[in-house]
Amino acid sequence: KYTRGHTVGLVLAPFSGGQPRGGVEHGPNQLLENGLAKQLRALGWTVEGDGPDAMPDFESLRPAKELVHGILKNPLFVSRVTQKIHELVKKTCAEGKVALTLGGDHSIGMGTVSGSAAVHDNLGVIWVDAHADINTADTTESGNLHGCPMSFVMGIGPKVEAFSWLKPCLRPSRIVYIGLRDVDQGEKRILRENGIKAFSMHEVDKYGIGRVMELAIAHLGADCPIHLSFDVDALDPSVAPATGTPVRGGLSFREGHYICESIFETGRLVSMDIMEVNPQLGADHASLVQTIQVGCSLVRSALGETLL
Ligand code: B3U
Ligand code: MN
Ligand code: MN
Repeated sequence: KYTRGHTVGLVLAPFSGGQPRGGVEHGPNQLLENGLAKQLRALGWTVEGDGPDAMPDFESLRPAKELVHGILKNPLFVSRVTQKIHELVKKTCAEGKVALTLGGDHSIGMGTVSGSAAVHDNLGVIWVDAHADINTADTTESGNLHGCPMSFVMGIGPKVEAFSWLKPCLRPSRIVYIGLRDVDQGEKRILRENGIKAFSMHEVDKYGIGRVMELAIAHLGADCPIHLSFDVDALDPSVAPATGTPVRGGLSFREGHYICESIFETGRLVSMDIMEVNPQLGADHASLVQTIQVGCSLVRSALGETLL
């Protein structure tokens, strides 16, 4: 069912409220303008959700008055948008389609992971990122909710009233990280205390990406559905410069694509995010085009583009 010849349901998430930099809300539009839907059709997929009026306007969900919870920024706005994304991903998955969400900042992961997990029992999540995005309302130093989606879907940390719709839906054993290299102290403690599997750049260097993917997929188990959440800042800034929080020493172009190809090979990719493409960042037009093209090619690799 999750192979070429079937259907990809696009979920467009032009949202930047989970972090302070504008521009990331143009990610979905730029990926589509670069021909992503057409490219996936060329691979044999039916693609839905890229029609002329498909781009949602999340501004209408911005609350007149924000809730206050410590230093969290825009909790009610992020909650409303991610709840909407949750419903869209859930519906797409329930129809047996691969839900492909184009971000937007990574707070959207609250909606995509929970939406997919609502349909797919025993979902395994592969989170490819320079950051662990597992801060809680207590541990976050920035207050940016794109640094928090994992703790929110796991249901750890203090309850945040704005997110009462979001029920714990992901156990620590169902998570694998790849590409980490900028993890806060509080996050390290959470990873350790919950025994979460993480292949930081150190492990990528040590074992090579081939072995890392074998171990990652083995950790999740041989027959579970897989959600891939790909933050383009997992890639080295020389590969994907147009993103909000670049961190040097990241995945190479091939390592990033190898991750996607290996997941496609399992035949169990049920949902995917491509996040944090910010067309307004990066030094020049060339770095913007480069980042968007890399975003598109990662998705193609996850959906079956191979050399042979
Ligand atoms: N861990 C930091 C930094 C960060 C997380 N995600 C991104 N940056 N992109 C935080 O703000 O929580
Ligand atoms: Mn992220
Ligand atoms: Mn990141």
